[in-house]
Amino acid sequence: MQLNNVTLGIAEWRDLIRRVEIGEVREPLVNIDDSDAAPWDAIFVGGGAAGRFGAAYLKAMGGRPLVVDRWPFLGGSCPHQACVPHHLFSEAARELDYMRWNSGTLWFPKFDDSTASILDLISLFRSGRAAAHAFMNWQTKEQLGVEYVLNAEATVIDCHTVNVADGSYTARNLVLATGAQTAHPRIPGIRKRGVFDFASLIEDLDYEPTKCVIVGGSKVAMEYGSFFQATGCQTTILSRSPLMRGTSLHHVDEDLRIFVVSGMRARGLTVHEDSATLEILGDEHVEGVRARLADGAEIVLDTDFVLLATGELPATAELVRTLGIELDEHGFVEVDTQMRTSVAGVYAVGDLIGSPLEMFKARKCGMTAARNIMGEPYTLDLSQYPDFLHTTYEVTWVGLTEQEAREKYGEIIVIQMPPNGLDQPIPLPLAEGSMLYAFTRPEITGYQKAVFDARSRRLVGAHHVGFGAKDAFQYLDHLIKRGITIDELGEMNELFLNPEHFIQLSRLRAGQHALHDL
Ligand code: FAD
Ligand code: KPC
Repeated sequence: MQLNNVTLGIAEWRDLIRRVEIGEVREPLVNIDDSDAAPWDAIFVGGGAAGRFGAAYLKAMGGRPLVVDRWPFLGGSCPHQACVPHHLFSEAARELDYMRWNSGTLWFPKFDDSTASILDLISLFRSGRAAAHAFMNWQTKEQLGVEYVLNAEATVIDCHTVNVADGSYTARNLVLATGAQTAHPRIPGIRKRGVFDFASLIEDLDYEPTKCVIVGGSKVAMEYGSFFQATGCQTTILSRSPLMRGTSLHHVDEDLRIFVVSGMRARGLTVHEDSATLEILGDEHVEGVRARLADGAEIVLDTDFVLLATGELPATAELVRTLGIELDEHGFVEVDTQMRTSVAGVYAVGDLIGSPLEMFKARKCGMTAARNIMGEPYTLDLSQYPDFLHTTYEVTWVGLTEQEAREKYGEIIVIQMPPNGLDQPIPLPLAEGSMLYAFTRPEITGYQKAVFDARSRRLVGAHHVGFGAKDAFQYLDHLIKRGITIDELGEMNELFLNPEHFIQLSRLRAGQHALHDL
């Protein structure tokens, strides 16, 4: 279906995507300007965050990109199965947490978690996600002027050539942007009905789970586990390592970790760290999970619902076979800081190249590939970036942990809320986003810590559990890189009562010649 000469509005895109999804339209959706004889500068294989942003950047620089995606929409897994549903579920978890802790007080009715349904939220997401899909297609075509072929599998033939449906396209460069999927561990029984990963959960769940076991300790485990538990679905996490201390997350401060994980337990989640999942039990449908705990004891957990949250891996076999590209030791495509693979003219971006599997990285490495292809040498620096996850809180961190800072700088100072040494919990931090907790349950209002190098007075790390501080951390990351000091922080203008109290707390200490903790 050639769409280049027509302008589809959002409603029309939604309808077309729906028709593809119900099998009414099977052909590729082609947005290519046939009258343009210019060669393709790059074919982006995959139009998720990495491919779409790379193509948009390359187009903005005056180049000609082509994006190919097997789905009938651009944007990839984020709006379809990953970030967007995750944020919907995490917002629901937060709302439910409010309802539970405040049950029967103020204007809150007695909380009845039988009205909270995992299936309802998934259905809500499923019925609404096409709006974001439609917008991605519309924006990419009408505003960004990027050409694409959707609803078409791409087959890489060589380092210049990609076959798409019954056509073949040749470009100066290829940018591989095919993403990653849940790595399914080898556990007996894993194929039983009732075992899901983040993608099949969205596509296939058709019953209301009554109990849940999550295999793995990734962000997805913590985020989805917190949501399931908040709906009243008793949830157990089986993690091989302590939560937030595995290899995929770095710079997690131990105090923050303890606040987060004990907060999950306080909400009824069972977390078995250092455990092993041995077998998924049941006939056709999952009925239980057998596991070995840290102390060696074996247990059987009754459940009708298992979520695999064991991290992700890319599908690379075809790429290795046709192109001979090299992989790293984890199985991701190896690239240099310019996103160049081991094969000349072939770049790789996004989840395909490994950690961190985050949107900022996907989009920025798309941009990096585009700039290098267009002759503007650019390297991507991933040595420091802000990070976050949700439980029923928003948890954010950037820079060094207290321990890392101590090891690196020797003398450090820490300012934190609540401070050490209080003889009882008081509502600190008294912060925007957690005022109701502060006055009803002060011990769960939140936690925050900033770490400074005592000698240079520079901020070297910031850590936050609460609500609403995520935005600030994007800018704190930049300010830390620019070397912001406690004195400069103290001169900033807080919008009191703000979520993070780093500005006001810095001002309380900045007058000291020799800094002290607070
Ligand atoms: P994808 O978005 O997966 O895109 C790959 C594209 O390639 C897909 O559209 C696919 O259809 C296409 N494709 C694959 N093979 C072919 C082929 N042969 N031919 C044609 N097309 C093909 N990150 C955040 O920053 N914030 C979050 O809140 C967040 N939440 C998340 C929640 C979950 C549950 C998960 C799993 C991840 C989350 N992430 C989050 C990570 C984020 O979703 C990814 O890092 C990001 O989507 C990766 O983008 P990508 O373009 O590399 O891959
Ligand atoms: C609507 C939205 O921003 C969520 S989906 C983002 C996909 S993309 O812009 O391609 O990174």
